[in-house]
Amino acid sequence: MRQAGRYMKEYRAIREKNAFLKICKTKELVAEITVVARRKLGVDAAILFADILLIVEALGLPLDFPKADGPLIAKPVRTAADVDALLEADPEETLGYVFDAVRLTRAELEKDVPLIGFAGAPFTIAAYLIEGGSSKDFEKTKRFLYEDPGRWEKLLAKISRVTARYLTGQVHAGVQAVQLFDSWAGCLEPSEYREHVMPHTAAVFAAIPAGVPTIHFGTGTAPFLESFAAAGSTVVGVDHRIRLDEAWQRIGYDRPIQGNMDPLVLCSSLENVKNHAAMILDQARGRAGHIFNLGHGILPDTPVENAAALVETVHETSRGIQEFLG
Ligand code: 1CP
Repeated sequence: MRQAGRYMKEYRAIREKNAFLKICKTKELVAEITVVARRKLGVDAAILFADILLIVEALGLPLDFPKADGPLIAKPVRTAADVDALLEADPEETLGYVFDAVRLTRAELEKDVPLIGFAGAPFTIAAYLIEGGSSKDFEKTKRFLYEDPGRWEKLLAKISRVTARYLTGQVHAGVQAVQLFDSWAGCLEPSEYREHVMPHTAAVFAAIPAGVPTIHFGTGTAPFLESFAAAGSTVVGVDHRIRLDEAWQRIGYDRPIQGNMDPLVLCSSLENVKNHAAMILDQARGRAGHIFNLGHGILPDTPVENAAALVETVHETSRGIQEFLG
């Protein structure tokens, strides 16, 4: 889930006193938010409290979160010269605070609970760099690709190299798995994704130390799910715009799958939450390799008790299925 923090009162209390980036750079706060959110929800793994945009500063650009829900990159990437000017510094120097936070969080988290590290996938990071913040239609991003494909390849290759080193650093600091978020890949036409995006994401996955499970998160990727899976992660994430059973059949049952409840369901009645969870688990058919998750980030006004009840329902139901299957 994205931003488990935002809807929790424990997070809000810390956030009232600290700027968002300050929290990300203070290992004690990161560890506290991560550990408390995991415990309150009862989920099987913890996701590090951080943001996919932290890498923006490592690339040499200014990053700010002026409003509650809007990142701002005041000097966006618009030209070939802007691409050349991006830094490729050692993540140990620019993002060492994340590695420190991983070490402390790992030490404070229950031993049997895996810690998931993460980064943005090259396309989603490129989109933020080019747009200068959030976008609905990604017009500038697409123009940037159409106008000069060579410049595009250079930008994505640069982001991929830094991201691979960043995630490897998180692994060395102690995370048990890494997740790449390609949150906005769904805006792409399938051949664009396959030719201009997938190879860069594949390069990141290929660079992760052997034996570390990787998760590929995306939304709106159903039209090109085969290409999305071909990027080579261990686990393929799918959102709620496709049935889980259909998605699993398309990627192959030998691949673990993550998904895929619509996060908005959590804002409805408990009965509806349980019905949706049952529907998804029914589609998974008790096969090994399903990580139950939301299709996208949890919404800020989600009742915490609904999220915790969902976790309980999923645990209960899947225990029942396992017992039935023997
Ligand atoms: O669950 C957690 O709280 C874990 C930490 C986490 C994660 C995994 C945060 C904290 N952000 C993320 C990932 C993230 N950030 C993604 C990928 C996942 C997804 O698609 O949902 C994306 C796209 C972002 C970018 C981002 N950062 C946004 C979205 C903007 C947009 O374009 O719609 C926002 C609002 C942020 C800030 C942010 N990140 C995290 C929190 C708690 C917040 C809110 C900051 C605040 O309190 O003001």
